[in-house]
Amino acid sequence: MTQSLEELEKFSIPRTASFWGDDDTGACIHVAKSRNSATVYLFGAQPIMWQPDEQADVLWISDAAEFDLHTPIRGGIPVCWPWFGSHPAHPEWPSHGIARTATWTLDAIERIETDVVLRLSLPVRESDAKFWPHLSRPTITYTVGDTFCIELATTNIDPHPICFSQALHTYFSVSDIESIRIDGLEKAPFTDKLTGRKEPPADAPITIAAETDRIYHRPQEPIRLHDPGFSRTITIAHKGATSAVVWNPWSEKSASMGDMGEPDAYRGMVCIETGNVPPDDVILAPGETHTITTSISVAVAAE
Ligand code: TA6
Repeated sequence: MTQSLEELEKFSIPRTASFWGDDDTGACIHVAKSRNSATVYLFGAQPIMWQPDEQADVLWISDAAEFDLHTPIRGGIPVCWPWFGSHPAHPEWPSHGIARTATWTLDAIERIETDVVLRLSLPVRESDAKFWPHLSRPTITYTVGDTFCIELATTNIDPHPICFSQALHTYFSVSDIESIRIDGLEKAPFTDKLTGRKEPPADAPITIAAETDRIYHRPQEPIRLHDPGFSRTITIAHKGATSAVVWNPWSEKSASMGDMGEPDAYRGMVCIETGNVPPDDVILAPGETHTITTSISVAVAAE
């Protein structure tokens, strides 16, 4: 049973955390503080906006994103769980799992010093049993501050091992896709999903001038998105992730997707995702917990 706006109001914090939305779009939590703000939809527990002080929005959201409590929201940070991409045995099942198209339960909003912490959990739904016949569900914690910190945790409460894959599928807003540079993945081998080929480490920063869909294996470093057009560098620090994905659909795929917005909207975004993507699925014995922690921060880049 999803929480009503009336039930959610009890979590609000004056001049800090409030609720917007309606029965059609579902509720979202809006965190607005002197130095930064964020918006998180309970549908998918999906952040669609995080804006640190004096910065343009860090997350990209499509002008054509659907907010209909059914369609995955195009942009922000989709939570992919308990599988990433197309299900390995059931390609007809929803892409990226069941978590991003479910309304999560808000468990708490807390102020910790200057940060606001949002805690949500994925409820067990009868309709999910076909896709995930287990009791284990993830929780997610968002810490909204000068850094946006995300902790996606799964504890195995089933009496048997569970195996799952997952990712925080973050859409970053960029000045122009061809002017950015991504470093931190130079030493990671990767699988090019467009060719199916496994590639050795590139030993060079990533630049993008065509459709790009790569799974980097065992990234060791923080990932940095350099955006001279926005005079900023976004740092994505991560723990517990065995995969990083870099994706831009480019023009043709973008046009075929139907919810990317304007024909050139793909030029304003890049996905840099952290997770545990096949073949690096997570296997948990009963009682074990796995957590991915991803921290996003922004620094003004020297000219
Ligand atoms: O993370 C990259 C990717 O797996 C791409 O292959 C593309 O499918 C993208 O995710 C978006 O997937 P979606 O199901 O949200 O359209």
